[in-house]
Amino acid sequence: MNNFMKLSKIKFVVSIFLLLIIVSNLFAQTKQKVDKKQLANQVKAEFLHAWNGYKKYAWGHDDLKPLSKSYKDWYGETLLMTPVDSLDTLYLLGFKQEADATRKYITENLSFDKDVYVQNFEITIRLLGGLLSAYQMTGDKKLLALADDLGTRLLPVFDSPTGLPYKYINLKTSKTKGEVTNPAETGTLLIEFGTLAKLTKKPVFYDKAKRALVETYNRRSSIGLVGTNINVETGKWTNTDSHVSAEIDSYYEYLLKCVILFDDADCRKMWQESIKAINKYYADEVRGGLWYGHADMNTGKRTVTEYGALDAFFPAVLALSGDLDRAKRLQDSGFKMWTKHGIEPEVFDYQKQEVVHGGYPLRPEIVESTYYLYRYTGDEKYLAMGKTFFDDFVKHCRSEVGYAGLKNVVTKEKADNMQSFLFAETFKYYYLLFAPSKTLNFKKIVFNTEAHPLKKTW
Ligand code: DMJ
Repeated sequence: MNNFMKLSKIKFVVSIFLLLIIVSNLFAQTKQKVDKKQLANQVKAEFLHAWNGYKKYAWGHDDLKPLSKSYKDWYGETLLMTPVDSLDTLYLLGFKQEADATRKYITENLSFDKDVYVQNFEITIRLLGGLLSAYQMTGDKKLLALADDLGTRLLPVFDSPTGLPYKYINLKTSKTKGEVTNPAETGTLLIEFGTLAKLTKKPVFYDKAKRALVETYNRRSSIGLVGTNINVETGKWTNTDSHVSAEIDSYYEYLLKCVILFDDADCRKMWQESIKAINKYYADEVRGGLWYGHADMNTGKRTVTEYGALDAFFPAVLALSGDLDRAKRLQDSGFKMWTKHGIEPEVFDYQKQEVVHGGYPLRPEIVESTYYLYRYTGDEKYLAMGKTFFDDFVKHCRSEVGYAGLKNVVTKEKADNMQSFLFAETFKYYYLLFAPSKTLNFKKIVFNTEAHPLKKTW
């Protein structure tokens, strides 16, 4: 063979090789293409599986206990947590008949005239938020009347020397308790109380919740961070660890969302100042990945290298604020945390790549962030990511009569709980991610931290 022939042969082999790579890449891409319609239908079917379990074994109570096939009422008497938290999702997923029947049941049976101490934060985000968003969807004035009654009963919670709300309030006697609370509980109220103020034309709801948010912000450290625990009577921090995790998380979320929902200039300033400190002190580059860890609020020093299922809402907030670069990188880290054991743990040490707390109570945050990122980038990568989450979630958490949280993501042992945010948030964000629907206008509709969409009608 002469040199010319040798060269042609090499060229031919190389071309075939390149062609094979292109074809196999194309094949891989087609294989990865996610069937949105089929997934949206699957989400609806799984929602119904859990909803029917609740109806059969826990109807009229707060939560289903999916393994013992019984129920749980948070405070001994029912406040219809699951029906109220689920109502707007029932409408959104197109189960109109079921939604109308549930709405009727709520308006005929829900009473807040109960001698029980409730946790102001949980009741506000789940019940007040759920009633307001269902009212906006249906125009049913009975829902607004219930929200007004609830808001009025909760108002004395703010009567502390600082204006920061106590943790608990008795719905009948108005007595309060729980002096030590946290930024999430003092600062995640304005979306709901503010909306109630606008819809009832009673500014007191806005003013009290706004003051609580501002009082929290005003107690930030000289480097702009808040701590984990604060005393509402003294206004002093009792735990100075700072992060985007449990007990602080949605405080930051509401600073941004109140700018969008209410055009509140103070919130804009507070958000802009806070995000600088967040990015400076929490952001942590580890082996090429971006994580958000913990830092001491006064010194800014790293305390622990932990991220977790609750922190995983933060890419959504970053995306909503316009910082897509950090949002994408942090979501990639969340994906690694999830895929390590095929379900994310409550707390994960990203430095050691180890589970710190292994529970998974069916949390929605990582799905929420996937939805926002898909919404803002249109990148199919997030559909594939969402499909991975959903497949694992069905595989490990589906039980005979509903969905069960996990005691441990490593062993996958199930726990006998199915919190109402499964319906309010987890299924809703899965559905919105895959739904063929028209996109929601994020400049007019804001999801509260329990995924109840509230519309700026004012
Ligand atoms: C929900 O009640 C809310 O999303 C809250 O902000 C955090 N915890 C749960 C879901 O994980």
